[in-house]
Amino acid sequence: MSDAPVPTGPFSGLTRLDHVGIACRDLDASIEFYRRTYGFEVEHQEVNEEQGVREAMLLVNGTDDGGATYIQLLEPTRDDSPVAKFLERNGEGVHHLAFGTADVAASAEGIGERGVRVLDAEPRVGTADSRIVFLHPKDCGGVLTELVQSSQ
Ligand code: CMX
Ligand code: CO
Repeated sequence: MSDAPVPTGPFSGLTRLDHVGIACRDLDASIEFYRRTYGFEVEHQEVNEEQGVREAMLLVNGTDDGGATYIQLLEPTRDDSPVAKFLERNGEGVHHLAFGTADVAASAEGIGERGVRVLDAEPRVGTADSRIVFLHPKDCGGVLTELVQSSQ
């Protein structure tokens, strides 16, 4: 018998807050704000053309399941992207929440069966080759919600 702990968690398979996504107009200025104000450092930066964002992941803390919690800063790369539309309507601010799961397809399927619209029929590529799926904000109490399975 192994002494390894048996994994537990809710039926959805969501076990942690992976990140909070923040829409911003100037990524470098926002990175500087988080560094100067809180001391958070950029762990990863990339452009994701499919999502229409230039983004940075700022590490807040590691977690005991090997995941981590981040602030994701999002600057739009084109005017018709979700983040550009959001900025036009609301200005800068919180854009979405992302929950971590070990199996994004299974989590999305289970949540979809509960009447929440899953926006991606197949998981898409997210930050650092993670696999991501979005849930419709109108079915989640006004909160755009992302499910993320890290690539590690
Ligand atoms: N949070 C809460 N509500 C939101 C929202 C958000 N981020 N974005 C849009 N909405 C609301 C709007 O306010 C609007 O509400 P009303 O009808 O009451 O006015 C409604 O949803 C429709 O909004 P819209 O601007 O017309 O936008 P679309 O329907 O074209 O798109 C959505 C909305 C959620 C389907 C789209 O933004 C989407 O597919 N998002 C997922 C992808 C994404 O956001 N990628 C960027 C992040 C990438 C990453 O995290 O890696
Ligand atoms: Co995100």
